[in-house]
Amino acid sequence: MYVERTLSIIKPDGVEKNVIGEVIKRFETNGIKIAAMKMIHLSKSQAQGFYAVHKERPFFDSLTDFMTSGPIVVMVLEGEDVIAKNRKLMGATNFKEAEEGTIRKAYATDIEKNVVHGSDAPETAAFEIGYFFNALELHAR
Ligand code: DGI
Repeated sequence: MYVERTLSIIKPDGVEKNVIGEVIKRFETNGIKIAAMKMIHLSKSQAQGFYAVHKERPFFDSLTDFMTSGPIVVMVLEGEDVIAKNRKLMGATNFKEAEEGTIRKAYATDIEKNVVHGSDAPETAAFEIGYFFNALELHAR
């Protein structure tokens, strides 16, 4: 079995909507384990660093403002094929295109306020996990 890790974020809108538990429940009932977790409030420069890959996009300033608008929950998820599995549970970036039963379909209200983030590939997962967690904060599940 090939066990992977991925970074998940419950964004400020998810925390505000009080669905932290609902999101985590979806992970756990789908066999995904939480290897690290914390609640933080990003500064503008920390949000810009995290989303640096999008820095040329027209929505970069708005996205990084939104991500600093309140606390977020950052988690490392662990499990077989967890990068793809988490992306499937999240649903499409634009909630209007998200499949029935996905987190974004259930709770997102806007293309930007889309409740969750999930790494999209092993390379981005490695960068994103290292952005928020050190080795001592990661627990093999
Ligand atoms: O990996 P995703 O979060 O599904 O999507 P992404 O990596 O392409 O984009 C990162 C975030 O940026 C996304 O969750 C919401 C925001 N975003 C993406 N495309 C648009 C956008 N925000 C606005 N306002 N307009 C966009 O076209």
